[in-house]
Amino acid sequence: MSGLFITLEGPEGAGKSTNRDYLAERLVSAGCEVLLTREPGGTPLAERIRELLLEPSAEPMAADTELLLVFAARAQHLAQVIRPALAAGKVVLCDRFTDATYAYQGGGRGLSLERIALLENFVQGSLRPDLTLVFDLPVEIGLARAAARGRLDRFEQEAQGFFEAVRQAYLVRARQAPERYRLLDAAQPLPAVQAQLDELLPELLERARG
Ligand code: Z5A
Repeated sequence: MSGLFITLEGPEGAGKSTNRDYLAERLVSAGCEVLLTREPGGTPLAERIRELLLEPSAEPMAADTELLLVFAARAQHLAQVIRPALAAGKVVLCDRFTDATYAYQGGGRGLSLERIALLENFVQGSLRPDLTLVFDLPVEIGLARAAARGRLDRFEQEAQGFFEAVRQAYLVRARQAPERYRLLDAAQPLPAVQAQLDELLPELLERARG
């Protein structure tokens, strides 16, 4: 694969989508061909699985069902969108990927990390993001931003402890592999977060052209 695979991660309300668009603009201005996508979703079929995952429902979803749906959507997304874009040499900017599975299904739901790793290898083979930007912020700030948007999805209805575990899971992963992760302080006002992205830009461009 010749493209560059960048994922954006973080707890609720971290500003991933806002900053993904900002970063895309900067990369396109610098001459990169960029594909913007997200998980769960990214293809019509995977977006239908996303609806199943996010829609609150009377029947509780078993944690294993949630895990398998996340990876089913990912398999479709990889086959239809991510692998072809990377093969075409594009920079893929993906709002959440498998780090979110380790954080939400592993940290939040308490599923075994070994089981997640098994599915990761099964669905992705050796493919991993080249770089992962973790937008970190205190849970209460992120939840306040998410609440200000209105109706809460199935995940957003979880208790604060769930999101604390999600945040910690991201931080642990970022510390374990500093060569792949870049930690951003997402609690700052948007211009200050974007200034952190501007600082990363030369490295991203070098890798995209590399
Ligand atoms: N999930 C999972 O469980 N397992 C998996 O493997 C995957 C996902 C891939 C949907 O994800 C859910 O799927 C997610 C985890 C689960 N949990 N939930 N809910 P999603 O990424 O589509 O949805 P989200 O995580 O809820 O998005 P978000 O966190 O709410 O949004 P965001 O993309 O991080 O932020 P945003 O939309 O750019 O900004 C949120 C608001 O804050 C918005 O009004 C902005 O204008 C504002 N904002 C952004 N930055 C700032 C700053 N710096 N200051 C002030 N206000 C700001």
